[in-house]
Parts: sequence; structure tokens; C-alpha cells
Amino acid sequence: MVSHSGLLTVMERAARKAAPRLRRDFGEVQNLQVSRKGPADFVSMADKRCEDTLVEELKKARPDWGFLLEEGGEIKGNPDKPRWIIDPLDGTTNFLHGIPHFAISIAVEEPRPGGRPEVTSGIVYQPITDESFWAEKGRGAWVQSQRLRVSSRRELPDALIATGIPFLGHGDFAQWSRIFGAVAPEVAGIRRFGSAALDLAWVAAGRFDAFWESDLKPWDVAAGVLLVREAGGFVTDFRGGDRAMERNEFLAANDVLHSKLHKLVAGALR
Ligand code: 2AM
Ligand code: CA
Repeated sequence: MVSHSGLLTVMERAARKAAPRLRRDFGEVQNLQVSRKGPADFVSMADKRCEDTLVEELKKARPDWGFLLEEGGEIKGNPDKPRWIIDPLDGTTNFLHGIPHFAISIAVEEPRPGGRPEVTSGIVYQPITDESFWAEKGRGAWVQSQRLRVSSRRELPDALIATGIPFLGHGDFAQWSRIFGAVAPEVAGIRRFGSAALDLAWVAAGRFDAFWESDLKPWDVAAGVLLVREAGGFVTDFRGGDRAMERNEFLAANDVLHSKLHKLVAGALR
């Protein structure tokens, strides 16, 4: 058993404050599926409303911190203080189609004088299952009060792997196809569930053995990457280097599978 820090309590409280409305809106989306215009505008409003609630709650607790928001962009705060990185609804396409697989992601990024800022706390909250995946740097990854560890599977034929597939002109189809072509024949299965934040949380929880995706945004991955690392996993770029954020390539797994996968992926991209 472990208890959160005060900061994590603030983050979880904000997510839980925004969640009931999101759940209600999700119920409404299911009714709107049949309307001619569909629920697209309604979903953008639900997304924005959720973000507004999160910002309001977090501002109350840390008035001088800035924000990086999926919907609202950047809100400057005191540059010497941390900032919040928020995705109010990761898995929007699922939400829009009435598929109950989406999450709120909140991360804290701390400035490092003379260096890259660093994510030190993160939460991925799934409003439908009421699961709260959280991590703090140096204090491990958890779901509610249960410690998370990445899976201990070591063999590719046992590994279930999550990915994100390029869509609607976004992303590099040729690159994704090459990686898929190299990985899929070697592993137990590939899944595309549509929320990068939950994919990473599920790698941390050992549900998925690995994850790869490129062309993500900081708010999709800020909390999830910390979760995987604090659960004992590796997150790198596709060449196995430590520039996942800069190259916008994410390969996450336990140490053994990570080294096997990164060889396959690097081979495919040669
Ligand atoms: P979003 O749900 O917040 O938009 C999955 O591939 C990741 O890509 C998700 O984290 C998702 O974040 C993002 N994404 C953005 N637009 C997408 C789309 N049209 N289809 C699938 N994923 C999308
Ligand atoms: Ca997102």
C-alpha cells in the first residue's frame, strides 16, 4: 500500500471532478449516433468542457503553474515552476463512436535549469472503468493502490503488442507498414485500441507486452511514458535511443522484449 503525494491527490481529484460529466456526455453520444449530423460537434464540446474543469481545478491548487493543453494550447505560468500537460480526452475517436475506451491524461513537467524539462508525475484516469493509473518519479507506478510492473514475458511469440496506425493523412503509412511487416509475423498479436495514453498505461500494467507508435503529441504520452518507466519498462525511439520525444517515436516494453523489438524495428527501417 502506498499513498499519493499531495500533488497526485490534486491531480486525481481534478480528474474525478471532470469524469462524471464526461460519462454523462458519453451516454448522450450513444443516443446521437443515429442523428444525421452525428455527434462530432457535441464531442468537441464535451472535450473542451472536460479540459475547462481540469484547468479550473488545477489552477485553484497551483495558481502560478502554466499549462500545455490539447484543446486550449499553451497557457504561460511562472517559468521557474512546473507546468501541467493535459489531454482531457485521449481516445476521442472511440468516444465519438460510442466505444468505452478513452482516458483523461494529466502530467507534471518540471523545468530543469540548463537541461530538458522532465515529467515527474502523471495520471491516466479511465472514467468508465474508474481505473486510476498513476506514477511519480522514483516512487513507482500504481493502479489505485496496487503496484504496477511491466510484463515479464521474454519471448516474442508470447507477446501482445499495441500500436497506433496512421489515419486520415496523419503519420507515415510506409514506415508503419514496414514495422508491422517485421513485427506482426513474430508475435502473439497486435492491437490498435485508439488511446496512446491507455496503451502506455496498459504496458505499465503488464496487459500489453509492448507498444509502438509515432507522430503523437506531448499530451498523449507525457503521463504514459512515466508510467512505463516507473513500472520498470523502457521507452525509446525506434532506434533504441533516448530521443523518443524529439524524434516523436515511441517503443515501449520490458528490457528483454525491448531489445528484441528494437532490433526488428531498426532492421525494418534500414
Ligand atoms: P486523441 O484521441 O486525443 O485525438 C492513437 O493513435 C492516438 O492518436 C490517440 O492518442 C489519439 O489522441 C491520437 N489521434 C488524434 N487524432 C486521431 C484520429 N483521427 N484517429 C485515431 N487517433 C487519433
Ligand atoms: Ca490525445
